[in-house]
Amino acid sequence: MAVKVYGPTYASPKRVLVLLIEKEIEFETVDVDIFKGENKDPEFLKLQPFGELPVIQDGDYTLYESRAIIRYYADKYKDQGTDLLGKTIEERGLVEQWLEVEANNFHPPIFNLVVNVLFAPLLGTPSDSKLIQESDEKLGKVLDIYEERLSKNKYLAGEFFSLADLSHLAFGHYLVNQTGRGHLVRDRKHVSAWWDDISSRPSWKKVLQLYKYPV
Ligand SMILES: N[C@@H](CCC(=O)N[C@@H](CS)C(=O)NCC(=O)O)C(=O)O
Repeated sequence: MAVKVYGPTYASPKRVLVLLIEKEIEFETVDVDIFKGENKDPEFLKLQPFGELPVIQDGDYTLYESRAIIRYYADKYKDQGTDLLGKTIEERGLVEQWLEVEANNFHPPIFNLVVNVLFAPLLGTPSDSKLIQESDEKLGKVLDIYEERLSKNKYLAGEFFSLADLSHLAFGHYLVNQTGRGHLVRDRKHVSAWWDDISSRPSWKKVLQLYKYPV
């Protein structure tokens, strides 16, 4: 039975879609329009009480939080499609470390930039210029650490493409292509080469082709 993925056009659901494609897992999508408030409908809140996307339904199993979902499927189908967890427990530890870095160091500043640079003008809400400046600075410092790491390893967890790299695609796309922040990547030689490598994977190209970002 195909996995049902709610909200395919937004960034966090795309984290799940690219994983499902890499793992060769069949899926179908259900549109949920945040701009119409469909994520706060009582029926949707029964699936995801915080009203956020994505949610997956796999038979009678329901799961939310995009990083929990990608870990679940990478483990469940370890031997199917691309192995994204490493071959040893030490490699797995590094995959987990860099997944945490993505969630706790990379994501917060890029999220603030997406909200304030991209969405605020579209929604007619005020944007916080102090937060924009702080987020640019934070992201620059985070990417300096990535540059150092990627000057010694092809990918974040080592010499293999992993869940940690994959987890950067959805918001990395906003960073490079839609918030005018491409220079933060392009000014760092190894980060730039890494971005070109991971964003040119057929799985990611397919996600972008099938499910356009709403903005
Ligand atoms: N930690 C959650 C965050 C999900 C999230 O923020 N989703 C956005 C779309 S990218 C959303 O549903 N926003 C609507 C809202 O928060 O009201 C995850 O990774 O699944």
